[in-house]
Amino acid sequence: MTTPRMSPTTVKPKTGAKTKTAPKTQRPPLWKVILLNDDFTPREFVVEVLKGVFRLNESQAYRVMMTAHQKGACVIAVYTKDVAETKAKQATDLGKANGFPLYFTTEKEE
Ligand code: TYC
Repeated sequence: MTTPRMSPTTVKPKTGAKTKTAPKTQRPPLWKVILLNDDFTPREFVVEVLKGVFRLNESQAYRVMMTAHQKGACVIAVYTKDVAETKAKQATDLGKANGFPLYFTTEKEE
């Protein structure tokens, strides 16, 4: 028996420092859903919509509602564009269906 031998190869030495390549994945941009104040929608109705559509608990919903009430607007949460637009429309439609001018809008997060 003879020992098998590798055929001779040329080994190329690596030159230069390793450079980091940019990651190939990018996070999707996020969109804010913003609650706007109005003078007509009852506070309790706003709280119920925030709990139902945005899954906020009672105290989170109350704080968001009061911030919009006192400052004019409040960011509720951030989502991908599609989810943000769908939730803003669902929530605005709930107000409309109950005769209230409750309004939710979206804005790209920079
Ligand atoms: N300002 C309303 C009122 O006094 C309550 C309210 C709060 C409405 C927040 C909308 O986004 C809102 N009844």
